[in-house]
Amino acid sequence: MERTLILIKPDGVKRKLIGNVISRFENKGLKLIAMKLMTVTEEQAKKHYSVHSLKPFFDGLVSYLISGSIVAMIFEGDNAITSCRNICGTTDGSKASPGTIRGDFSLNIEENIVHASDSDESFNHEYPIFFNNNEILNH
Ligand code: FUP
Repeated sequence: MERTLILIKPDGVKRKLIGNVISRFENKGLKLIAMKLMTVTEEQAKKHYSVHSLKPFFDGLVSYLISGSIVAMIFEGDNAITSCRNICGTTDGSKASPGTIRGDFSLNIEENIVHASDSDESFNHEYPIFFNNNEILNH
């Protein structure tokens, strides 16, 4: 059983897409085991995107993540990482397939509604930024 971190980023919350986004993961059969509506500090955002720290888009990415509320979630299921990334669609919304979250709701790469861990290693780096272990339910 695999786990993945999903974030509904500030554009998704502002556009009132929370329910729509969560439904897609639930409909697929993934189990929600942690969830939080929150704001992210600059320190948390920098840690979350640390792999991109040398990229030219890093500062914009951090500003974007702290520009409004987000929803942080952990989903569990078979191949949860691949399944969730398929549900999100490719990074650039203008190229993502219709039927995916980004394909349906995003027209660019900067504001692309969701984040989904891309590996176990990423998940293990990312989830403690948003959750304590006692906030992850075994239900
Ligand atoms: P993804 O795993 O699909 O979220 O994409 P990446 O980890 O490659 O990128 C993380 C975030 O950086 C994306 F959500 C959008 C942003 N990004 C840019 O703003 N410009 C780029 O050229 C590449 C990524």
